[in-house]
Amino acid sequence: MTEARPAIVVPCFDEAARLDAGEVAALARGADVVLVDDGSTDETRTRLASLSRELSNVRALCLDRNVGKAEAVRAGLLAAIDGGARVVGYADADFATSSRELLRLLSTLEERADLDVVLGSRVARLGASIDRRLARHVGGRVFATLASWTLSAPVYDTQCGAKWLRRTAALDAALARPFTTRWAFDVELLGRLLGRLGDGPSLPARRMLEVPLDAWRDAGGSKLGLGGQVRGAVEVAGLLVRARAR
Ligand SMILES: Nc1nc2c(ncn2[C@@H]2O[C@H](COP(=O)(O)OP(=O)(O)O)[C@@H](O)[C@H]2O)c(=O)[nH]1
Ligand SMILES: [Mg+2]
Repeated sequence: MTEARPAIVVPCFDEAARLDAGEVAALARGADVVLVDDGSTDETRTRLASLSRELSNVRALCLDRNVGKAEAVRAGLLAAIDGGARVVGYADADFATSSRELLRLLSTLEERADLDVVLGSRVARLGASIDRRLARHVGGRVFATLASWTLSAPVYDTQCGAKWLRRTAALDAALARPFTTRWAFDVELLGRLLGRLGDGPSLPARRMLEVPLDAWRDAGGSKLGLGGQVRGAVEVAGLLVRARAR
């Protein structure tokens, strides 16, 4: 039996206009792609159905109602694992992290048996093209600081929507229950994996690597908005209290 391919989940909420078929096709050359329609109200469901028909290694999972990115990603990851994937990932539908960068991160995890998690990190530096608006950058730094206190680990960027995870007992445990947060679920997932939130099997921080992205673009059309940023900060503060109370 051949080893199952890695699989990446792309949550889609009203993404009919933004989703780039070329990027999906490029991604599918390196991994199975699970497009999750999160109860969209536009033509997303039809778009995903035709993409999965036209492109090999692409499938669509349709949720009947909108459950939010956290639960849409969790449903997709569980479906990918159920399909036999030993390495799973997730990324935003706007391809702010390109398929090329996503596959580069995947190859890092595949080459490094000493790692179980690889995260894309938006570090502006010479030679990289990290196009982030100032307000989002500043909000992101505050968020990341709260997140690193919660995780007791020096994570620079929890919110970049580009992550790959090896299937481990810790991952199974981390995905077993719904997330309690909607906007800060990346932190909640890492907190579960690191054993800072929840009591399941965990991973030591040294099994995770943040890889600075060579390119990241603010694709526009974000559905997060200021309200989402504020709610995310409130949620991560709640996680911090929970992690400290243990
Ligand atoms: N905002 C939002 N995004 C969702 C939801 N469900 C799935 N998503 C997906 O989560 C990702 C969020 O990306 P985006 O809107 O660009 O947010 P940002 O890049 O963090 O500002 C996209 O792939 C969305 O389609 C939802 O209920 N609300
Ligand atoms: Mg985006």
